[in-house]
Amino acid sequence: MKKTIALLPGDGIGKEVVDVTVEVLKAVAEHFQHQFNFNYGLIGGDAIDQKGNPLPEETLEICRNSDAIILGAVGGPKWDNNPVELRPERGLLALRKALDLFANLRPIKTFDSLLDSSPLKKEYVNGVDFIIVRELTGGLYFGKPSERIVHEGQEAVVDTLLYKRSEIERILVSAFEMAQNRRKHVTSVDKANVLESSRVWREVAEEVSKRYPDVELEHMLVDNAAMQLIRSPKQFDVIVTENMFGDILSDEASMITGSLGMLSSASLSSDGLHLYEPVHGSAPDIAGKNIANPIATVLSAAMMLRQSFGLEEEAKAIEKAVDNVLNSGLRTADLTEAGKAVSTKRIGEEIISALAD
Ligand code: GGG
Repeated sequence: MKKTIALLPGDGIGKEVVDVTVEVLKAVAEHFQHQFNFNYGLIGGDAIDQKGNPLPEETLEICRNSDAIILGAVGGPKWDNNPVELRPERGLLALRKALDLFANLRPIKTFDSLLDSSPLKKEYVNGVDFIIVRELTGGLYFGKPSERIVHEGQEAVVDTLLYKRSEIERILVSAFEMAQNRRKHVTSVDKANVLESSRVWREVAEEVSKRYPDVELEHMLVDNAAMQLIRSPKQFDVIVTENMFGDILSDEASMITGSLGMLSSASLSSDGLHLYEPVHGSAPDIAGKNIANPIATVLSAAMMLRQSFGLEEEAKAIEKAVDNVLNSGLRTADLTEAGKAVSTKRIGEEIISALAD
């Protein structure tokens, strides 16, 4: 198979984790006789520095001319005081909007060898396997106005939570379709006791659920969901929620697996050009030190092989290689105590040699 992959390493540890992932993909290509071509593009802070724009037009072109996109991370203190349109995060949000990457899938699945790495009790996290479906192109992240204003004579600020009914419907459809191939349970998370947007979300969830009679729908308030993730995470199969709630709950849920450095994601578009990225950000405090955990990005690449290219065997080979490396006891610094950790590159090399086993 011949495929072109756009690579947007971005900022901070984004570069290191994407470098490792490219090496893993090259090894997969060699092992399974595929041809993967890689096209690099700028995004985030690097793109601001080099092009004056967090999402240059040429980056969009590279993405549109590719079969899938792998992104590292964006952001860093260097750009913290920039005006909002020149913040690295703007590049990622603009990319999601431009490519209509509306369905962000974030699997939360524990690895047996990491059960002790979770701050939660082993018996609570053993066997956890659910997926968070985060709406990615609406809500507070994109609603206008979003600005500082004068209100009742005082300095004030407004962010707008805006959703079209059709946007709510399509993400719920994605969640129900996913649940049909899993344990057939959807937990729709909202704040319907306070927010009108959540009341409409609930209405739409009820409507959509009628089309999937084999799938059970449960509504859960976001504050309760945050608590239930810690109290009893095994109850979940598919969690579907709006943009901001999904962002917060998935960082919380990452601790079930032991580290945010383990969480992969796929952002699916309406037209088949999908983006794959780790859930974590650019971690500027550890950038350039060769200590970041590359597994979230490597597992995102496995999601790409499965979802975008239909390469199930190859995706499984990566997942098994990661599992074998973790079973061998090797850990990056986020998963073990100081002095015992191995480097980003070493984890990559071990995954590649485990692929050959
Ligand atoms: N790899 C994810 C990343 O770089 N996240 C930084 C970021 O801008 N996140 C915005 C968001 O997803 O809420």
